[in-house]
Amino acid sequence: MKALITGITGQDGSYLADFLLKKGYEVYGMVRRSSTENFERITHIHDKIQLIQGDLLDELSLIKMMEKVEPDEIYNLAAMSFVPTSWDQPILTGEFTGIGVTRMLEAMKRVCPKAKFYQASSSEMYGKVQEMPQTEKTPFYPRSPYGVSKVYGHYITVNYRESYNLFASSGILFNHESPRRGLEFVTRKVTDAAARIKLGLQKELRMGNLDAKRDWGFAGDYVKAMWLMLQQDEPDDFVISTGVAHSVEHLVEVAFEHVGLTWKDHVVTDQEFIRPAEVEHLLGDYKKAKDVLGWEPEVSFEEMVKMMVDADMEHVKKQM
Ligand code: NAP
Ligand code: G4F
Repeated sequence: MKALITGITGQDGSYLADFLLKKGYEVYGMVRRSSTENFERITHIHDKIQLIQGDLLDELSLIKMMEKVEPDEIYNLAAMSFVPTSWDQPILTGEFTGIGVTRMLEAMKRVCPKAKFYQASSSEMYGKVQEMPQTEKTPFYPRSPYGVSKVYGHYITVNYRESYNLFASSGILFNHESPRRGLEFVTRKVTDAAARIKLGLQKELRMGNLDAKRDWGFAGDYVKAMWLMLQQDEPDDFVISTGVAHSVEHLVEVAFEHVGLTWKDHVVTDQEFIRPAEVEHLLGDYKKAKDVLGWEPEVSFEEMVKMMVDADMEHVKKQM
């Protein structure tokens, strides 16, 4: 089986590549051209995967890539994925995260219509949540240009499935984290800071809204759900979550306590990190994924935060 992953250099792409290689897949990854290589998360598997240049902004590159690979499964994980940047670059976010999905689906329709397609939808689509917990049936109310773009990507996937009979599924994934998470996202920002403060390299941590609540899971668990969605007989949409929400304040507390620090001695709130419109409380109901896919999360919130703090302690020590 041949799998093509867009966004292979990102957190999820790298875990998904690890997972599919273990399953015996030939793994192809799309990378965009840059002046220096950005392969930190896939260095350990570089000799086992094949990288092909392409960009979500360039339809021809996507068509050529699919002609070359002839994939059985396509995982569209590439996107501009950081919510605050989407207010600074709303149009580019729409191009990558929204219209980019149409470009992928069009290329697949023309080149490999029998392939199975996975779209990385997001709990950010629920935004100002209309019910608690959120399910596949909860109405969307996005609160950022990123969320709006993901709603477009979600519905264009549904539309191509229904219009052209493509096997196209969307995973509505709630926040998922790991030691490979980008440093600007709140979990990694906190675990990196806890390590730096413990090791004497930093004194304070400037944060935004500590009251926001998220349903945080482990990325390694979530990529398995992506794969399971494409092993079904029929395409469909699934919520992937843990069913438990924690506040940002609790995240900070768990991370700092793990290295013997009192978070209140170091954390300062800073208006710079307050968003123009906040998503206050996300909580997912993964019952459909459990019933249909047999999927359940394995790593708890506390285990994951401690795993990230431990990894950052090692990482920071190596830099000293
Ligand atoms: P990530 O670490 O930010 O990775 C994003 C990937 O997209 C990178 O490989 C990046 O390549 C690539 N990319 C961005 N723009 C591109 C373009 N124009 N052409 C080609 N590649 C491009 O994101 P992630 O956390 O792994 O998330 C994977 C996907 O799931 C994203 O679509 C995200 O929006 C979605 N999602 C994530 C979560 C979560 O909690 N992690 C939850 C729900 C949905 P470079 O390395 O070149 O920048
Ligand atoms: O870690 P975050 O930046 O993630 P956010 O905005 O929830 O988005 C992530 O999850 C989505 C799924 O729901 C993905 F689709 C998306 O691609 C991305 O992976 O922020 C989480 C919460 C927010 O409420 C934010 O206001 O943490 C709050 N927060 C408080 N202080 C902070 C900070 N967030 C960041 N990044 N930095 C802070 O200093």
